[in-house]
Amino acid sequence: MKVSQNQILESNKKGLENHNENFDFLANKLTKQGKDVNELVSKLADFQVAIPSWALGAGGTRFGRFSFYGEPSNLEQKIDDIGVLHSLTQTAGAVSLHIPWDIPSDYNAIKEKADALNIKFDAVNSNTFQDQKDASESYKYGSLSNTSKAVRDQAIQHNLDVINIGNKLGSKALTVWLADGSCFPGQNNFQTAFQNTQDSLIDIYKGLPDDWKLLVEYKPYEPNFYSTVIQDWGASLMLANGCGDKAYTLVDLGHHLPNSNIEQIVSILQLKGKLGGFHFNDSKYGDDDLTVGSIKPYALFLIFNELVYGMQNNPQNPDLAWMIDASHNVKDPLEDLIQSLEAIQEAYAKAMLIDQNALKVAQLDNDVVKCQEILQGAYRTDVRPLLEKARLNAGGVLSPINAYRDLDIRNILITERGKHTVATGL
Ligand code: PSV
Ligand code: MN
Repeated sequence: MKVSQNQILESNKKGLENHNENFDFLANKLTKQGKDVNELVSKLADFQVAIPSWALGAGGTRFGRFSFYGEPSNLEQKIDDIGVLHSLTQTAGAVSLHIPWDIPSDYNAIKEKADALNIKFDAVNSNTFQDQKDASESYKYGSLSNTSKAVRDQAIQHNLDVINIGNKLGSKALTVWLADGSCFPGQNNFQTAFQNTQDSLIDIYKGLPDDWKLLVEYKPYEPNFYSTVIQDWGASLMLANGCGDKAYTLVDLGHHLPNSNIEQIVSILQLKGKLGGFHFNDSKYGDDDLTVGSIKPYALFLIFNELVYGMQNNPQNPDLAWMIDASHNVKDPLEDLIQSLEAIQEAYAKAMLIDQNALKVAQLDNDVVKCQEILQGAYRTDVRPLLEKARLNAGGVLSPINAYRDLDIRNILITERGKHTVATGL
């Protein structure tokens, strides 16, 4: 399934008049406030978010999994799905592979397909949280932290293999997320587990090409429920620092205990030049992996406020690897991803509207009320016409969800692939 230029033009005919009216009204208002509207639109168009190769099929819980039918059953089809997303939204120009779920069988063919759809290969993810059929060692009691050297060596080698796969595709970062930890008090020696992890990561780091980054992801619990070796940003940062300059912390929004101040974490990591990657999702309770912006859109905006500040003021921090890390239990995965992409762009656009100079003055004056007015003034602006304009300029559609439905894409995929196909992933 490919969305044609003609279909995009047809789809845009419908809403164009409305869009032009709304855009002119907003552009006028923002220009009067001293904002450069063209710059805002082009920054939105530049902001690309990777789609993980494991998120194109239905997600599930340990209680069940309900398919949406027509799921991609190989990497080629997954790239096709991202191509659909990208042609509609023009913001999903990258894929993040999870190995071994998505090892390419023909590297050149996959590269050609991705190139033709304008999709880049972003960070590659290793997987030492599941045992593989032919593996000699088991990760039941941990991988990089395991008390057994043979298990650690197997997990290190897997990460080196993942780097090698990513290298053939043009990826420039390896993301390591460990399920390592313990389920019961006394099961692990915290210090030994942490030290083993550090030593293993250093071995992986030694195999990292010069122009690559190592992204260390943290998470407080699950699948282990008493302790996790890399449970928070402090542990991740210590491990990254223990590896070297090319190692960074990766923040996944769902990997915090309730009410954590994620925007503050993001801010300080950027100050230290150590924020390397970002996984978007939303949650009510834990790592719920819900649609971005569906539960706490204001928190997302506050996080973007810090990200924008960091991008403008922290040259010591590198460009980030952005990725959606969500699971689709009750929505069509492609529709869910479209909603997430829209929420990300919306939060980004609103954060760019914050008058940083006025905020600084209000902060220096300790004018707390004014500070809040500035933030909430930006937050309350309906920025959707800016997103539409960015998509339109880049060759996408005004309304990706409407276009997806009008074009009947899920049914076309079902006809092409069959109903009961299953995508690899969790
Ligand atoms: C773990 O919960 C995680 O956030 C990591 O990024 C994994 O790679 C991904 O989800 C999929 O399991
Ligand atoms: Mn993640």
